[in-house]
Amino acid sequence: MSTSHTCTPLKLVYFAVRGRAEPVRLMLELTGVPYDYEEIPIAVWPTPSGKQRFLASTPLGQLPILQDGDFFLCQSAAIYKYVARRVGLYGATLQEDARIDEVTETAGDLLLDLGTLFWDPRFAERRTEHRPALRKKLEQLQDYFVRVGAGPAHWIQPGRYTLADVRMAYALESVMPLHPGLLEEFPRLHDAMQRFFSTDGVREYVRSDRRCRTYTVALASFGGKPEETHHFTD
Ligand SMILES: N[C@@H](CCC(=O)N[C@@H](CS)C(=O)NCC(=O)O)C(=O)O
Repeated sequence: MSTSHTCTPLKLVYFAVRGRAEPVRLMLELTGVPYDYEEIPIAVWPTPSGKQRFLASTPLGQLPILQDGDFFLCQSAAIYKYVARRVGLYGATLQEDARIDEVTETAGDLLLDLGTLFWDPRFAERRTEHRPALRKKLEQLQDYFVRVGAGPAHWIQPGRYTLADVRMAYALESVMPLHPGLLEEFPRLHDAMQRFFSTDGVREYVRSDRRCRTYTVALASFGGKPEETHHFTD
């Protein structure tokens, strides 16, 4: 195990999209931890500087990859937990950790559902039927948030963000361009998300040019276009 991670900035490697890397960026921006971001152009991926290069340090050579000193880590869920623990966005007890995992997995399910639709060749027709199905899930999610949430702005700990808030805010934000107006039908969820994106650190980042403009790549049916993502401007 490396011990050099304390002196060099973290480095995140991913394509030039939000996708699976965005929760990591949001955690680092929220906590003000310096990091480097290396964007791999899609055109480079099949060349020796692409996937081949990462097979040397990860099992399957997939992105995202986090580098912390000479420690390399892939698998986004593992990266989220590692970074959350490293920057103080995990829980204080076994049960808090478990509740954070529960909420982050739920956010992951929502995003997987959206991502699958983005890549569906029948995107245009499926988008219409997707909206009522997602509305039902958001109804249940809002009920759950009201029952177990730690207040209007936080899922787990009153007055303090954790990985759960980061991942849920990102998942909910990603609903907005796909189904305009739907999230606003759930004011508790919408309000918590807005508060997260207005927090110091996050607020500046999400309004900056440093944030990727698309969720996924142009190979997807609903990808590679700015209208696929929500952009904060105010
Ligand atoms: N389970 C992995 C999946 C990683 C994954 O599918 N990465 C995609 C980009 S989002 C990738 O690297 N695709 C290129 C490839 O597989 O060669 C994770 O969550 O990190």
